[in-house]
Amino acid sequence: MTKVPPEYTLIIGLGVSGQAIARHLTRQGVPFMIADTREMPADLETFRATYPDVDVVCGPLQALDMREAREIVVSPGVDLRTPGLVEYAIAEGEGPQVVGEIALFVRASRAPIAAITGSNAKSTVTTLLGEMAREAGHRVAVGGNLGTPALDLLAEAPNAELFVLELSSFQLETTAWLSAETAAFLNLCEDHLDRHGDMHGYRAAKQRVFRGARHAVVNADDATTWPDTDVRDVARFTTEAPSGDDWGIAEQSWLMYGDTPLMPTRSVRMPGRHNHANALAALAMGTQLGLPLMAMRRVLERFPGLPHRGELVVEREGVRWINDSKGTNVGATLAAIDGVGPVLVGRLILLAGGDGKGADFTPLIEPLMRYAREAVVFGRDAQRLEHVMSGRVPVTRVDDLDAAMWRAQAIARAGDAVMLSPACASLDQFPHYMARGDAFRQWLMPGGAMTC
Ligand code: UMA
Ligand code: ADP
Repeated sequence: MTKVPPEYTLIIGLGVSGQAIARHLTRQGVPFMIADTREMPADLETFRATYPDVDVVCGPLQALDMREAREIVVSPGVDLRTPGLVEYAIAEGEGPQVVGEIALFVRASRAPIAAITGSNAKSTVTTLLGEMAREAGHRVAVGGNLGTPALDLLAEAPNAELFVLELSSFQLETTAWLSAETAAFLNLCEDHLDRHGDMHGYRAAKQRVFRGARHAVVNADDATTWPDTDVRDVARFTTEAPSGDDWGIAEQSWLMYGDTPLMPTRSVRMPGRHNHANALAALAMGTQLGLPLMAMRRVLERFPGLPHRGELVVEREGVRWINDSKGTNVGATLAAIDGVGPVLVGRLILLAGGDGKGADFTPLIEPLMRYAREAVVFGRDAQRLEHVMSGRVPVTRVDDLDAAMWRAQAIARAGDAVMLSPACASLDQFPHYMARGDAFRQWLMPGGAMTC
């Protein structure tokens, strides 16, 4: 058994986050060693070359005696119930503390944090808020679950006046105290149940975003996002007409703050009602941070949305091909169908499938009955999707995305939209959702530019 020496920090996970933790501890002069549960993690050789003196242990964690470690810092992809770790994760007050990269970030950061969580729209709202702060002339650093890992921001932007962080439930699960200047919980739908066990555990992890927060932004239409703990100032957004001083939409045509009109919805460049909700959440957070409305409006007028999120790749022979590869759970796919369905002249062909992470697919039936010509399903959970839909929605099961694209092309008619919004993670057949979205684009435009 390999023993973690006293005063050494143990990093678990040799991925993007684990390497950012290693760089941070190196800068802080804290001795560490690293473990990964995989026999051969992809970045092993690069890591060994960069840190020739650091011990790396690969394989089951039971091979490690962690009792005397100064601290255990766990990567977000590592389940706290992993044998060999779970004993430490549940022990309170005895042995080393188990934390995540965000706990280290909170300890070391000197600037206010704006934190964004939710099942969907985190990246969009995080990017919007970062752009708004930049437009208002602030030195802002943006990252976390999206883009640059949080700990790397500390080194890359040492003079930042504001950190805007997208935080996943995995990152929040290991964060005891965040003390954000403003914290948003955007929405909650089934996702990551394979990790959190049930919706209660998933929501509880996300609720940690409010720990020590000065201001909060929540979804008025989704009570599960409201803080369980006391937060002094809570702003709410809705896609309906706002009541009181909520943020909302009047007659589907104006973004509002209470009775005050802010801008027409048609001036928001990102398409769809769900993106109006995202605009309102960013406006509410920006206002709590003291950003001027004019600067925030300018950003909403020009920001086209992020790639792989409802992105129109091409319109060919009257058929629109839409890449929503980031639709990795049922809630995201529902929002995407609701955005596209009502404006179609023809019907929707939905390409869905992959790893469903234990989610229930039945909420897809009703909107698909309304809008779909057919659902083409592929990947690990294709059979489960087919089973749920059969008899209600025309459905064809194929092996992979490539076959799904051929099937879609064969049945599409002018006025239709073919949308990849899989309601599933991609990891059974692709390295990540970006590769899946790029495969969709490549099939349509061989040799076209990649986005990952
Ligand atoms: N893994 C093991 N054993 C280990 C370590 C990792 O099997 O010891 C596996 C995990 O189960 C997972 C994969 O390796 O399948 C990657 O896990 P990781 O923690 O090493 O991932 P990182 O490369 O460090 O990237 C993580 C986030 N990944 C996850 O939470 C799965 C990245 O979010 C994040 O950008 C990065 O840290 C920096 O903070 C990605 C993500 O998919 C975008 N997030 C999920 C999502 O958005 O749905 C939560
Ligand atoms: P996240 O970072 O939480 O995954 P993204 O901004 O990357 O969020 O968007 C992910 C998916 O969620 C996209 O497929 C998009 O169509 C969908 N989506 C965007 N905004 C919303 C919303 N307000 N509610 C539900 N789904 C949304």
